[in-house]
Amino acid sequence: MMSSFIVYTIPGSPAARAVMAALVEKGAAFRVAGLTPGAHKIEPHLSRHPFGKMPVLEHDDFILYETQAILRYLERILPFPPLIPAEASEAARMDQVMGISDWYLFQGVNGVIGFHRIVGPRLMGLTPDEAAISAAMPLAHAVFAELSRLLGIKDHLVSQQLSLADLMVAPHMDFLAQTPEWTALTRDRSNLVDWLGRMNERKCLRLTTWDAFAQLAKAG
Ligand SMILES: N[C@@H](CCC(=O)N[C@@H](CS)C(=O)NCC(=O)O)C(=O)O
Repeated sequence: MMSSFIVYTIPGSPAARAVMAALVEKGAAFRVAGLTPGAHKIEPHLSRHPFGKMPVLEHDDFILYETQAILRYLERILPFPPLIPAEASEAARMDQVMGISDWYLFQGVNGVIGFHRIVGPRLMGLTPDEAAISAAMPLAHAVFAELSRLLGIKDHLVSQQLSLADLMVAPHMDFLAQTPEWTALTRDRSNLVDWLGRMNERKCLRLTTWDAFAQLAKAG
């Protein structure tokens, strides 16, 4: 039987983009159920996600939220091509980078800078809070320094191969690349710029940009 995957999200969510990118990498067909801003805080979405967030994956009658859980679920049911390294220390490094993405890159960096520069103005008509952006810069520099160090001269964040860590981090970085802060954050960290360029060439990111996705969501 053909599996059916539905991704519930508002267009523009980096976490949802990571899930959609994984589905594209796995060659799986999926449908996007686009939520309007605010719909994620009320029913029926709260029954899918009691914390009122996105994304949520629906696979036949199985409903799952939390991006890392979704990505690992997809890996288990769609093992090819593999997106978790077989080698233990590389798999652990991938888990570490996914943790960095959730705890530092998203919360405190893109959740502040990306929100005030892009999401707030585009979805809610807000003006960027410059003080909040400035306050986020020390953590942003720490995150960029560490990701740049971990990437080193490799093609991808964990090894030469694409992993779930690249798919989680790239959508956040692609947001930040559209802000004026990007230049300072990537100064002397050109390996991150090159890596994002390689990631953005992949079909999984080309098909899931905010605009491309807004079309998918309309169709879905
Ligand atoms: N830990 C959650 C975080 C989900 C999350 O915060 N998603 C953002 C979008 S990327 C969201 O729902 N923002 C809307 C809100 O917090 O109201 C996950 O990994 O799925």
